[in-house]
Amino acid sequence: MEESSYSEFPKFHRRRRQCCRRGVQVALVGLVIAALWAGMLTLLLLWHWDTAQKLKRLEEAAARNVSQVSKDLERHKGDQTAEKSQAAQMLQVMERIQDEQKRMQSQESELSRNLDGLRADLSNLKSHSLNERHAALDSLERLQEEVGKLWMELHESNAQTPGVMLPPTLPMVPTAPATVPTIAPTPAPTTVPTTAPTTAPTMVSTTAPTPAPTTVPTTTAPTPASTMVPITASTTVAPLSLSSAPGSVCNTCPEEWIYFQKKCYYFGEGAKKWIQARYACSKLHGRLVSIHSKAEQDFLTKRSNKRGSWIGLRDLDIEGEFIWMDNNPLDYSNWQPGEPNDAGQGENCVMMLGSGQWNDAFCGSFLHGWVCDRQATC
Ligand code: MMA
Ligand code: CA
Ligand code: CA
Repeated sequence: MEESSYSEFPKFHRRRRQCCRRGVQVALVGLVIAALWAGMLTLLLLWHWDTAQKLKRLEEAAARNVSQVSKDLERHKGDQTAEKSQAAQMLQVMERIQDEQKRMQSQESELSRNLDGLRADLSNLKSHSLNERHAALDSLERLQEEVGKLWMELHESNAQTPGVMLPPTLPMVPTAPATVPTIAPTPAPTTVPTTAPTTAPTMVSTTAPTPAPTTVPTTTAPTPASTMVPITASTTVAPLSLSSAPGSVCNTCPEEWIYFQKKCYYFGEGAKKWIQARYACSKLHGRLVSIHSKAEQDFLTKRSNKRGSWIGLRDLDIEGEFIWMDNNPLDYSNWQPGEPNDAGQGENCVMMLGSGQWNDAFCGSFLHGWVCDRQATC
């Protein structure tokens, strides 16, 4: 027994040692597993914590973004409302502008209507004043003609009544304005010279004195120029006999006058209206030329101004009734074809063209040439 017990002891120890070893092993394994689990758990925890941190940061960022976005949204909304109010304001302004435009358009149409009316009034006024001006010019010319006639008559009667002195100048009605059309191409004076010569020639008649006519002669024979001789020195009339044709009887002309068939002719130069030319001739003791034959016309054509000259023919009293300055009948005519035509504003004074042919022209035109005549003296 004992022996068996002793023999049993190592077995038991062995068994116990084996059992212990296994227990240690299991415990170790358990420890290892536990450590592994613990490590895994730690890792899991760490991962979780990291994720949680990340999530937190994300949340914060998201919250920040959300607040930013909401702020932006609010700003945007504010902008939108501002824009809306601006748009409303602009709409109002546009409406006001449109209203203004409509008002202006209506005003414009009213203005243009008024302007049309004014234009029509102006053109009426213009044509009216033009008509009046022409009428006034016509009557002025007639008046001047009448005054000229009266003056000439007075002068002639004065010549027959010694002792009565008359002003040597023809009283002139104020001339037409400078805007009257001119035929002469160069500018011409608009007023008639009214200054008297320093020594006024007094005329005496060489024939028996006759009573002065009381009416303006229109058809009666004129007082011949040959019956009048200046007795005082004149600044405008030269001494006679310088242009005489030798051997003939009544062939004496003043200086600068040209003799032809019993008459003397003066070819005046310088821009003048018809009435001024008429007055210039009368100052030279002549008259604007009267033409009674082809021979006389040919003589004048050769010597007269090529730009045209006033002659002593006019229809100032009755339209179409032409009268010579010497009051003799129209026994010869040399009208340019188509003339007289009383063209434009009316033409009542006759000019000789460069060709010598006649044209009735506006009496207020300025011509550079004018021809006077007077009887040659014996
Ligand atoms: C001018 C003028 C008139 C003349 C015509 C001829 C336009 O008027 O000189 O007197 O009759 O010309 O065409
Ligand atoms: Ca006429
Ligand atoms: Ca004419």
